[in-house]
Amino acid sequence: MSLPKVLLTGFEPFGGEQTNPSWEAVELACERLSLPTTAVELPVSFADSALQLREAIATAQPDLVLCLGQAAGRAALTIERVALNLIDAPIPDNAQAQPIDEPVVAQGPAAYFAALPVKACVEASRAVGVPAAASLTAGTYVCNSTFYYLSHLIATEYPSLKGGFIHVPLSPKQGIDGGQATLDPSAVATALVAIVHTALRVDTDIASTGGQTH
Ligand code: PCA
Repeated sequence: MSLPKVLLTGFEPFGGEQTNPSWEAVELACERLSLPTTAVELPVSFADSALQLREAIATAQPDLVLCLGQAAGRAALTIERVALNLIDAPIPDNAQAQPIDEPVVAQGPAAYFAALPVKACVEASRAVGVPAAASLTAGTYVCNSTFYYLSHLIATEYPSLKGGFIHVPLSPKQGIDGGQATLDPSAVATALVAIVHTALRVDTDIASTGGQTH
């Protein structure tokens, strides 16, 4: 039996940062995974991230796609449960586009759930010592739009593909002033390797608590 194929994506820097820990973690995880893995750095552009993701999936023909993005202020790896069909950009993207209240996909459903065993992935990260939680919002910026676009591709063109989105904290070098929580991209990569294996293996998610009262 051939090995499952994995596509990992991270983003280029944005918002005045010099680096993006999502891409740093993806590069490290790619070196460590013993599965055929493709790593792609996506542009922080509403238009181009979708196009490049579509192209990467068509080329790699993966069994699993995990897209990662930076989420300043978050203290743990957060595995996103819900992709919204809504763009409401608080800042322009790297191509200077700032859409307000537009759909990611015209006529698409309002939302998709991640095609991933989210709670099993949370547990897989915690089991290797990396803090993780399930998240109910990926925001309304480029990460959410990429996650929605991925989910739409899965729903409409790649029904057997597993895929989802993971937000990661700033790296220690970005948060050197101590004002925001940070996590080393190497630790993110450790979690990512465990999550890849779990996501490929688990079809029915575990029933651990992971919801929120508000
Ligand atoms: N984070 C942004 C876009 C790119 C990234 O790494 C977001 O959360 O939307």
